[in-house]
Amino acid sequence: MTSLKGLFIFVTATFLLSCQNQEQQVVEAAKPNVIIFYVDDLGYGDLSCYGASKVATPNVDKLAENGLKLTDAHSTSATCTPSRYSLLTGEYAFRNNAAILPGDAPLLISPRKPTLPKMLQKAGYKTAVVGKWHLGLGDGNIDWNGDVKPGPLEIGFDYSFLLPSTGDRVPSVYLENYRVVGLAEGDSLKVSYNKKIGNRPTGKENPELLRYKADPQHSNSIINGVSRIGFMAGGQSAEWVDEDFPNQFVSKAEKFIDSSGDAPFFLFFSFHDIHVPRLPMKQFQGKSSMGPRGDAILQMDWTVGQIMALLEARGIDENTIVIFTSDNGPVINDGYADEAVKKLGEHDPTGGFSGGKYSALEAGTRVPTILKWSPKIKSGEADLLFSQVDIYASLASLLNVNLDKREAIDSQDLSGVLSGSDLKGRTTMIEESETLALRKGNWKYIRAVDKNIKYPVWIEKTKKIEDGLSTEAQLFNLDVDPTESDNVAQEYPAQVAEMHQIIADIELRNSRD
Ligand code: NG6
Ligand code: CA
Repeated sequence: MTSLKGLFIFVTATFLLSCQNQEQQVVEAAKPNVIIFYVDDLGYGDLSCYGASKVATPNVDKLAENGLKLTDAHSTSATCTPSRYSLLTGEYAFRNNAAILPGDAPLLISPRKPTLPKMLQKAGYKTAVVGKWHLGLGDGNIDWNGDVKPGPLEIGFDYSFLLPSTGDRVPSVYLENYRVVGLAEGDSLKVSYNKKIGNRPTGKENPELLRYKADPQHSNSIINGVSRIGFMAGGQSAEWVDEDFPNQFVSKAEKFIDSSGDAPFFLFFSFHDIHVPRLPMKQFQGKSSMGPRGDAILQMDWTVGQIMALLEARGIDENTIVIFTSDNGPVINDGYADEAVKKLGEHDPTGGFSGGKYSALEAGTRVPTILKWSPKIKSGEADLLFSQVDIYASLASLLNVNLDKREAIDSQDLSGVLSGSDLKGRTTMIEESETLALRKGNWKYIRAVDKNIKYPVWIEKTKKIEDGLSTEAQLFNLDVDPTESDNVAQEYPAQVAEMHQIIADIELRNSRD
């Protein structure tokens, strides 16, 4: 009896093991490449496939035609650094007080923290980030003339080619892995965010040298005819030319894709477009009706086309998951007099939602989002609720990687959406700005801000960020009020209390379950 039972267990176990192995082999053989196209400051209404009629984006539209276009997908935050933090860690950024960083800030993500690229490395992927970083570098005292680390390589990327911070912040040089590209011996590069260093002209002192007038915050060191935030001394040999960004990024991405050999790859393609300063290359200058902001949209679209053509030429476009999205909502004037406001015309970058970059209202985080994994994902459109923080757990689930209890704690497994097999989204989701807001279905609650909160001077001056902020609780029913114009908090106190409590519970959560 015992031996029969033993035989049964043995046979069953062997059978199960062989099934598991087969399944694993299938997954192994078919491991898809992953590309995240992360556009900067692209609004919900900035693409022709999302309704724009004053600008045409045929390459992105083609992704949408062959993929799933999400109409209620969000960056976690209305600004860049926090959204990137969430994308790469699977955590809401408020857990680390993530906010827009200066260009000399230390690395925001601890090398000890689990990350999306580390998870993919574990699954056998080669990983790279190309483009804007803005998550800090080094450990507090960077020597730009030596090895700049820790950085992307310490948090899971095998290769990096970066704009270290943003296009409008110094240092205005590329960083490839640990090194500033092209920095000549003896051309010592230093960066300061509190006082002028070196003898490079500034926008404040030499406005006659500028191609664009800039606000006071953007009136420090002049590089390539444009004044930036922060001061840079030396480093002339390594200065970037903004108009070269797209070609630089595409060629580095190509090199990386080809170097990944037989391994699946993960490419975090992080655009500078359409952030300020908007300085597209010659072939796009004046090509839209909207000045440099519209031209930058055309350039972004072209760049997507270049990368997709690379994949097609290598026959790998079909087994590549392409995620196209933006780090926050749109902004028209973000510091430079580049005609974006004057030439906007009838174009509506928010696609009809209220607010924009920096704002607690929907246009702050509701961004164009397209998922393409041909032939798995059926083409179409879905209004399910999706957050970029979910990409981590969804990819892990697709690749059979088990996540630790403390890993990517805010990331929900929406692998059904990524693979097109189950189009079910979230039930609740945080939207971060200067306050926290919560979506629960089509209810939107914006937590009141503290009366005594002291905003940075530039915010008070421009008032941009105050869109959507109030010292009173706000509740909107997006079903009937998609523009968040009618605060119904007084009429639904129980709904307000419940959503307030959900945010409080999320704030306290410290594990995946
Ligand atoms: C703000 C800058 C803005 C932009 C933003 C970061 C001022 C007045 N404004 O502080 O121009 O650089 O930071 O944008 O300095 S983000 O997309 O990277 O979050
Ligand atoms: Ca941004």
